[in-house]
Amino acid sequence: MSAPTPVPTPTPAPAPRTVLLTGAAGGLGTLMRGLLPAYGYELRLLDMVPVEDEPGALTADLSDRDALREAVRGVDAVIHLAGISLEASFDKILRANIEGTYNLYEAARAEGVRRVVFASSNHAVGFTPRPRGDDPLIPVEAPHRPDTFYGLSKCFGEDLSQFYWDKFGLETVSVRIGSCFPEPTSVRMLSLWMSPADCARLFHAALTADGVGHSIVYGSSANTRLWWDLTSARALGYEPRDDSEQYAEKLIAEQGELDPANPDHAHLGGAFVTDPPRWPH
Ligand code: NAI
Ligand code: 15L
Repeated sequence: MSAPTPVPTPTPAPAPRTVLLTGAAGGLGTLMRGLLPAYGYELRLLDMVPVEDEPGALTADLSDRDALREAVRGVDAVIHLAGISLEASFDKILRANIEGTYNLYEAARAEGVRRVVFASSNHAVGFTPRPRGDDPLIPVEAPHRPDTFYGLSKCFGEDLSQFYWDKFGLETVSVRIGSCFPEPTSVRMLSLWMSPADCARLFHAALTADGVGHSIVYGSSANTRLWWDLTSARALGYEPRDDSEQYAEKLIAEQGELDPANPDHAHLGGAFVTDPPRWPH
């Protein structure tokens, strides 16, 4: 009989300094490129398209395993944002988000990278009914209820992260991001919004907290209309400072209150729950 697989145990480590940021040309990547260096990080940038004004950025697709090995070599951690960020055909999601995330993790494991911050999404639990009235906040233990193939790929990413922790001791904080944009643009976003500054705070906490193993956290600001429980994010040391409430009056005047009879308003995932699948594959 072979010896049992040792269970990895969290150990404190020096704070990461060099961080690979994938998806650096995207909306969130661009915001984080601006904000994270102030925390002392040296960012290595990667995207499948050239990153504007960043001649040193790596241009590589997540399907290019050799390029990913080189990209992660010598970094202390990875913030993995690259991928399709909305619903798409299953085949496209499979290549970019499922195979692509596997390729990234495999490169990180092979090169001894210690930690990944994985951009999961509220759409991993998008069919969860939103709380109303005195309902409790949605806990991080809520079961996966993906609302799209896109959301399903985020469930895969979270499970892959758990597997790479249990099997190989590679740590991940999976951040189920709500809506991270400069401002909330819908009434639903008043509950899920994460300001860019709070996102940088949360990513910094996820990069530096001790003993995260694989942790799942919700990512949003300290919104008055919050739908989910930030306890596991706060346990990393995250202290959100922003609140979407300053945008509430204007957005509600323009769009009205959420209508519980409308399925797009009744679930965490908003309009993704009624977004038709992209057939054919
Ligand atoms: P985005 O679509 O603006 O950026 C994604 C970036 O990934 C793009 O620059 C794109 O070129 C790159 N990319 C796509 N496929 C790639 C591939 N195969 N190889 C290499 N690069 C590839 O999305 P955004 O808003 O910046 O989101 C970043 C991440 O955060 C995504 O994983 C998204 O699913 C996640 N997220 C974002 C939220 C938000 O509110 N912005 C909410 C929840 C999750
Ligand atoms: C996401 O996962 C998307 O990447 C982002 O573009 C927004 O649609 C966000 O969720 C949201 O639900 O608002």
